[in-house]
Amino acid sequence: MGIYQIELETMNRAELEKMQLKKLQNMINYCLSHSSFYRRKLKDVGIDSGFCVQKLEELQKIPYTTKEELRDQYPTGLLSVPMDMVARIHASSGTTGKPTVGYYTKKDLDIWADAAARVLVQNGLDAQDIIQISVGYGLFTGAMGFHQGAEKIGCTIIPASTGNTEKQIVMMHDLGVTVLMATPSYASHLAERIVSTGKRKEFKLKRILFGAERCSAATRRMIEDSLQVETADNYGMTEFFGPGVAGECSEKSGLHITEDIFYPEIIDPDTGKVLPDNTVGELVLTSLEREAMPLLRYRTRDLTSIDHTPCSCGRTTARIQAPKGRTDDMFVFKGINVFPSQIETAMSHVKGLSPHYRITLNRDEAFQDSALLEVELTEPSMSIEMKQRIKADFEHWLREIVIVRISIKLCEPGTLERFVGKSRRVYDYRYLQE
Ligand code: DLL
Repeated sequence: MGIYQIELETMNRAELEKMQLKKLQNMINYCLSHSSFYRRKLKDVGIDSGFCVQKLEELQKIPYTTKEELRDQYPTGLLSVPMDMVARIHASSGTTGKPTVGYYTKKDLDIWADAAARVLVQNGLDAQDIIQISVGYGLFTGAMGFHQGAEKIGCTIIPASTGNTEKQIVMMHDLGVTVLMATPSYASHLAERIVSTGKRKEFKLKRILFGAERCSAATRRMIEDSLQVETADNYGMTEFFGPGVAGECSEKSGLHITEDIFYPEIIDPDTGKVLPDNTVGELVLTSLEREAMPLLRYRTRDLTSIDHTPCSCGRTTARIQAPKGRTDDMFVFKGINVFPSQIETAMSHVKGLSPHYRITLNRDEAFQDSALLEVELTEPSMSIEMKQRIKADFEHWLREIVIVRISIKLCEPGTLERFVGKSRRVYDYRYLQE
């Protein structure tokens, strides 16, 4: 499989770090001269030039930038160029009202397209591929990001966007689509529908790329087994262009970070201390290239670990594990911290469970909390004995992994909501009832 920017992707670490330091110093100078937000923040800690940072570790002198600051600065506080230099604006809808806005100059768009092309080639694409992009075209960065990346590679692009699932399937079938890009939730829905046509063999589909949300092992297995396709995961966020921050290669041992554009650190989310390789913590990213909206030491809230050793695919760029959760998607139930990813791990141990599930949290008049986990079975009309076995098995794994007791309801296949974009798994009504 090819490498899109071979020099950058296979550079030896000492050289790469030299380049990162130089870019970081330039970026600090750029922030001092272009961003009133960062000028204040940097001057507060005595940084008045990029040369105040002489080693990459000295980046730690710079305070973190947080999601709250981004929200406080909404809409233009972090914009570092005049509006007439802004070529495009994207946004992601936050859970708490104000959207997260990303600004791009023409140069930013070009850098982003290269970053996206790089992860697409990592994912296994080349100019022969016909890619159907089935994520939302619009404010969401996923579609446009991959679209521009695929254009750079020379692929044939079908900008299908989301929805109208029957038409999506017809296009895929009739136009000989080789690669599908979708969120894992929508990809699993499309996989179910392709299988139900009974014509899988007539599709040319060989690869499914996903990203934008966590993909459970069970969802991935379901997609790979039912369609006999390769899959590749991608990570990114609106604050750092969108997709193109990191993507899986053929080795499937982590997602390579586009390290000469986004400088990664992993920190302890409670103490803010930088953690060593292969330790799970919060990912912090620093823009090394960005005109319209550079971010320094931005706390992503995504929980992952990093490995700087070279990969057997030939790339030397560091790899992160697919984020297991976010510091803010965890819920506390009966005093125990629960991550949806733990529930998915428990599900993956049990034969007969599909990847579709929903957790509903409620609080009664006596302030007692309850949690109901609804999960779909893989087969319709299973016998009572079979259901009892599956339930007992699942209860065992939940106790092992999540520790706290959660009620389980097994549902018939196809009864829980399907999502065309990012899925929603947790419905927490406890605080509404207070
Ligand atoms: O989701 C950008 C993107 C589009 C990435 C398409 C990959 C593919 P936002 O809407 O701003 O941007 O959401 C960013 O989504 O902080 C993570 O919490 C989550 N996320 C993104 N990719 C993954 C992934 C796009 N592969 C937020 N695994 C991030 C787990 C992911 N979580």
